[in-house]
Amino acid sequence: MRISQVELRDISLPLVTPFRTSLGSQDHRDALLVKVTTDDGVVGWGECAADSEPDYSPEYIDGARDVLRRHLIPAIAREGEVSAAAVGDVLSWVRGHQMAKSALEAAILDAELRTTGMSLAEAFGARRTELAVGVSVGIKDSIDDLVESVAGYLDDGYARIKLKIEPGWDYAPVEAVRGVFGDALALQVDANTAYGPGDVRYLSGLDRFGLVLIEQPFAPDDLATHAELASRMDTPICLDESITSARDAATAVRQGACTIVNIKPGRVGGYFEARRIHDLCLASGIPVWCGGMLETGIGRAANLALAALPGFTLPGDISASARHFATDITRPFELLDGVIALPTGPGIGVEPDAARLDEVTTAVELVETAA
Ligand code: OSB
Ligand code: MG
Repeated sequence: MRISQVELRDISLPLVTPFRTSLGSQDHRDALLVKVTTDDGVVGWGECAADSEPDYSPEYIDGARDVLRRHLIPAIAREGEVSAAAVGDVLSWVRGHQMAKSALEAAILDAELRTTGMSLAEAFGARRTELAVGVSVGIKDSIDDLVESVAGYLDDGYARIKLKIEPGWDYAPVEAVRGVFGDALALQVDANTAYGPGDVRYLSGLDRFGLVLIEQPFAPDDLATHAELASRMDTPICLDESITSARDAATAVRQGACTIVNIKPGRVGGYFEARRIHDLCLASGIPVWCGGMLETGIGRAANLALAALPGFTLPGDISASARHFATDITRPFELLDGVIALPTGPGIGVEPDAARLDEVTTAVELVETAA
């Protein structure tokens, strides 16, 4: 397959409710979409997980667009004939920039599968056709607000609740949600690196709430403190920001820094690397689940296909589209009877609605790649 053109499209979608984490608050999802067109006129779409600011990861939208335009797309163009499985190797000389690489790989993979008529889930070898999913609940202004929104999500049919925590918003929200909804609720927390080595004792007290896991309490490069907390708690430690490759995952597990891994294809450089993490975790008995980055339908569809693999034994942050967007750019994914149905069409199985896409587009850049 040869790529003749790549479109880099910036969009801005309003969120139904502001999303606040220990990193900050947002009321829009600004995102970068990658559209590839092959020599045969087949189109493929990928979504870059980067946000406008480099707070969750070192990547940000303007930087991702720049490295795509200057380095990643030209590298694919120089290659000529390219397969999605080879994209990771072709781009490996570029250090970092996992989210930019992942978006380009995803677009090429989508186009490749559309030429063969195979769905992404089929290509991954997934057996499930529908998934129970969880929801990530932001930091609220009050405990009452939080309890009310959790009640709404449980009503919608979500299989587990993840609470964002930070110093000053940890024990109280967890205790309230446990108290109101009971011990059977699958409940977990995500600190997005908000704590430090001096908080190990403090956090270990969360054991009494029977959480499914604690996600990324400490800095991304501080595996040692995660390992120390793991040795002092019964609650499993899960890593998100720390894991940017399969090698990172293997190292973190070996060092006792986590017993569960959050897999986000963008953070680890693509769907093939995500799959390698899944495979190595499955082989070593480490449960994985698919994280979320407030994806539009493009990224959400691809994540659903990935999360149908057998090692994804915990519900992912792959909520229904309506959890974040009143009107998405693709057909919405809906939570019905507690599950989201996997897309079945070729590639990621969805495409943007042209009119809706135009409405939310803030910039378009074309990068020609023909010889
Ligand atoms: O840490 O998992 C995270 C969103 C943006 C950045 C980081 C994270 C998240 C979420 C949201 O938790 C999950 C979602 O609803 O997409
Ligand atoms: Mg997280």
